[in-house]
Amino acid sequence: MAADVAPVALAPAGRARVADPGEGVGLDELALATRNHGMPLEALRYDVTPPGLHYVLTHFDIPAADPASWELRIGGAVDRPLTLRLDDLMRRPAVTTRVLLECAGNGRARLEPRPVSQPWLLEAVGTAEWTGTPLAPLLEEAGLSPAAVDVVFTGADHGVERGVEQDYARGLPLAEAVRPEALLVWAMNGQPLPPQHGAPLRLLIPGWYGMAHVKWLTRIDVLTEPFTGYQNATAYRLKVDADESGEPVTRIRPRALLAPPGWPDFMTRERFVRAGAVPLSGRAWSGRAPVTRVEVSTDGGRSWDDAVLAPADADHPFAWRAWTYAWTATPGPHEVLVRATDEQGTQPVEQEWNRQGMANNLVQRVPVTVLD
Ligand SMILES: Nc1nc2c(c(=O)[nH]1)N[C@H]1C(S)=C(S)[C@@H](COP(=O)(O)O)O[C@H]1N2
Ligand SMILES: [Mo]
Repeated sequence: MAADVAPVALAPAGRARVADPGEGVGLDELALATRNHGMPLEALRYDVTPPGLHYVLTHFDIPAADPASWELRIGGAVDRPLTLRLDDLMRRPAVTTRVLLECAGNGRARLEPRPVSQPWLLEAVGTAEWTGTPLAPLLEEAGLSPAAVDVVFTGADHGVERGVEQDYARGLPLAEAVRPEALLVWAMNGQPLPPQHGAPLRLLIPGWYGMAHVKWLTRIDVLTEPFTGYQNATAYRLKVDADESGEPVTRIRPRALLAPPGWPDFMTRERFVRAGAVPLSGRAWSGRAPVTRVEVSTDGGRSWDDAVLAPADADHPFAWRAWTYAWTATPGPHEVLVRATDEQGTQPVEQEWNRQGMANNLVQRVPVTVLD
């Protein structure tokens, strides 16, 4: 190679790339962003995210699936491997439950330096009514080995990620897989699952970040050793240095988001409101512990005031909760912040960086210009 030609900056296999200082979002990230859309934040107004507005994240391609011939195999460390068709599953006891999903990469694009991946701002969230059948009785019927430790869920999608060819597969600790809330779901908001959300069958594991809710589910394998597949051992780890193994990403950390007030500028998305009473509202959630408090700052984080949090809804413990705040807006530029607290802690106001940009629940900052 000629000495004056810079080497192409390829990430070594298995390594996530971090953007150089000042490097803008690239066409590779744009390509991901156009495939994987977020939920427009004005849709925070709905208890249940309307069809088409729920965020989508798909690592590879949406596989072609024929519900009539779809089979789910349950095997591995079980006494009686099972093969089930969709209608076998649909004849079993059905449950409908309202559950929020959030991508573990939500907020990644605002980290500095920026982990190069799906460049989410804050829209990788949605809440749906999911219908399916509990997983635990199926595992029981298959006869779990007493030595079982992990359950691996494999989708029909296949691709390459950081140099590693794979079926999308995620392992879950056995104790999570047998929770009564773990469902195999075939419907979303009363309709068959749409292709992009996992048709005809996906896992729902309430409280966990999105990556655990495996779509296009074809296999469930019980393991007597911890799963070491790519999406558990390499991806979805909280690590600062590339060489550390890092803690696994598991349950959703607390977050509150503001439904954008007033009206936007088309290009900058900056918000405008008129001075006076400006009701602020949004949603708050956590997958690891109940939300206990939501606070709002209208002065860039110098002072905080309690928002009114909707009472906990025992019927929907894994959905988001509404909050409201009565702001009296004075003319001039403002920065509105909102943060949630759950029984384990509060959202950080300074970034807690990790190299894959995972489970980052840095508080949202919304510049608002208040007009006379
Ligand atoms: N088979 C399969 N399941 C998958 C994924 C995938 O790429 N393949 N993406 C996961 C990730 S990272 C997220 S955030 C959620 C997104 O679910 P949604 O597209 O229904 O919102 O699906 C998860 N399940
Ligand atoms: Mo995700």
